Amino acid sequence: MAIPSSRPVSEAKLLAQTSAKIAHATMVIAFVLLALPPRHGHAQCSEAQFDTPIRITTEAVVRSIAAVDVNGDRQRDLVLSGAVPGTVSVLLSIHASSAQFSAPANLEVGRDPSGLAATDINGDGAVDLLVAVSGENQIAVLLNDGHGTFGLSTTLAVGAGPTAVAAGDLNRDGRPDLAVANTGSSEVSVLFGSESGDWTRAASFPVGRAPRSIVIADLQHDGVADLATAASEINMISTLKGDGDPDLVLANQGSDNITIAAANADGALETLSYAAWLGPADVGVADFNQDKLADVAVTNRDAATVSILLAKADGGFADPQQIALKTTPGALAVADLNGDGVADLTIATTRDLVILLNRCAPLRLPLEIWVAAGTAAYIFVALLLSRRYPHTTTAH
Ligand SMILES: [Ca+2]
Ligand SMILES: [Ca+2]
Ligand SMILES: [Ca+2]
Ligand SMILES: [Ca+2]
Repeated sequence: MAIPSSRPVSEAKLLAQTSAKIAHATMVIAFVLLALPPRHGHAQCSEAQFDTPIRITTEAVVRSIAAVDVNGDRQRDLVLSGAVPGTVSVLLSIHASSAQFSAPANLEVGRDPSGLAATDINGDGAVDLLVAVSGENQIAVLLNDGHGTFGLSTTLAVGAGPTAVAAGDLNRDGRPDLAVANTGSSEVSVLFGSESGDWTRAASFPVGRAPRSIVIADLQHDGVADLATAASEINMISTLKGDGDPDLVLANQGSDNITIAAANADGALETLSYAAWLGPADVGVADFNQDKLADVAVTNRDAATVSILLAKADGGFADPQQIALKTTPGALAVADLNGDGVADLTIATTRDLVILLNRCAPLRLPLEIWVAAGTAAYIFVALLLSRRYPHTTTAH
């Protein structure tokens, strides 16, 4: 049944199939290569790189920043305390890729709002807010309607001059509780949450002089949350050592350094200090250069800069890399604002809010560009093959 004249036709078909296969393979390889994550410990960027600062003018100095999604659109919004005196402001993300935010919605909470905590208090899936209102000696509880609009639900009396609040389950009943650092009375207040929304004030206990920050963490690895306070401006929690256990990072304004405190097996804190810059005010932790090692960002009150301390593969940190801000910085939030998977910086300064978008992001191109590139590769390979095998075989 085989007819010799049919051979050229199947050859052309074979060519077309081969070229399609090669084009397809080219696309697959390109996809796989670009989708591969950087190898562990290999820096994507040799140093931290940030875009030109985006500045949002504020009426007063922002005391605390939370970068969380309050309206459920998966884009991080900004919550500020003190941007307008006596209020908490919510700025909704309206164009995440360029870090554009809505005009602030300001909610009155009382005199001198200071530290903020953002967590879902009533279990409806929407992030609520807790504000340490220093001038009123109370915590303001703001519930979210699920669309990023907050209402003052209740106020809770605490000690004198509360400046920091942390939320976490302290009594293991599955409900968030509160721990408050009262700077004025040098004590910590603990309040237990309940299903009904009422709060029970547990014991207040004295701590070191004028605590200004507080964290809840299982420092002893026994499944029970512990508290840590510090007199330095802020501390925060992270898992710097990569062992999954919480560590503490402190900004030491008086001694121009940061301290990393990690709990060892028996719960004792081991501390190591690293030179930061002039007047460290706040610290944040994230992998800024994409080498899978957690780095530290520090705002420097006396130098108008933010320092980035990149973690070294063999432990410790490289010398601080300075980024000039021109205005004096204080509070810092570290979170991915533009949705590229890499942590950005939001910094409160004496004049404004400064957003530094991290440029050290993995290459992620929009789908349209992939489709266009794939089509171009296909045409290119097909042309190449048709030139290599001219259609002369049909002349028999
Ligand atoms: Ca949002
Ligand atoms: Ca809620
Ligand atoms: Ca890193
Ligand atoms: Ca980012």
